[in-house]
Amino acid sequence: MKCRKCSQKAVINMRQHKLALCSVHFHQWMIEQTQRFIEKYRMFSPNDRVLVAVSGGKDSLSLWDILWQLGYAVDGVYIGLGIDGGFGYSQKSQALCEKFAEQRGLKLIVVNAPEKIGLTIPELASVTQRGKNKPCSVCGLTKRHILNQVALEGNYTVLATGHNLDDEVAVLLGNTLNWNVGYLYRQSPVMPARHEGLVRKVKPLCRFYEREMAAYALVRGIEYIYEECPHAEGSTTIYYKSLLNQLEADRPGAKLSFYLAFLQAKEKGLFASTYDDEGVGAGGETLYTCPSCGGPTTVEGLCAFCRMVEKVK
Ligand code: Q46
Ligand code: ZN
Ligand code: ZN
Repeated sequence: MKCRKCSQKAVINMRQHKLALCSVHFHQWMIEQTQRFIEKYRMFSPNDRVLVAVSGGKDSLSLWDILWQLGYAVDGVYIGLGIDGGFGYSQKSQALCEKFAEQRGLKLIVVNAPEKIGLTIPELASVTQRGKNKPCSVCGLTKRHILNQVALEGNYTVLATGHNLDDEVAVLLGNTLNWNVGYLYRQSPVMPARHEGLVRKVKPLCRFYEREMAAYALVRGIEYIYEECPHAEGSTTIYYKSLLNQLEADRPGAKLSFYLAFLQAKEKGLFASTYDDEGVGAGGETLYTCPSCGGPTTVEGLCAFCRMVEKVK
């Protein structure tokens, strides 16, 4: 297969776009497309101070690489979770983020969650859930809280995450199967700050397939952690992703059109009669302020994160 732009050997064939590209033109295409999505969804401008949440995986490091090449003022933040999994998952991923930042002269903020909370994420899960469930819900809560706090304290105007199309479509399928209208209403490439204790969140990679992100990391020689978090195994998200992969194999472009048609339907007012601009409405939520951290909470009093920390003290 040849590159459509220069006839060199193509490194990727994107069936959904009917586009095969060589490494040089694929790199260029990814950068241009990202800038196009940033503008289309009004994510941020060159005046913004962007903070990228990096995990050591291909998506977040590639996102940082792309935004850096586009010339944005962009720093990274890594959260140590204290997850080992028999291969030093957290240690290994932190080292890769540090190496990435060092090679490019970029600033990386490292926050060690166990130092803040006094427990690693798996320990926190076994204390708060008596080891019944996966640590993913306490992990997600902790990550969201710390990321938001670091962004606010550092005066960043926007927090960017490396969610790709496969991630977004798996969430969309899950929310649709449950008709989780509140989540559907809020699932978007841009999450405006709905509270003074929240920072705006954006997902610049939301229209790129996972395989495009893997190809990008390869083309750019980005060293990333290949292993998934040991707790990801057997998750519903992975199950939905495999279903969607079957669909995509039969109908190239199915994931992208599912996602884009959803965004278009929302733009046309799907759910708008249920929710107002602030996301408040039937089944929606009013946001209060947590007296401890100043963050948002859906019930008066401490937020879910501060309540969890209180509990383990
Ligand atoms: S890091 Fe944390 Fe994920 Fe590991 S414990 Fe679950 S939520 S799977 S993105
Ligand atoms: Zn080419
Ligand atoms: Zn709080």
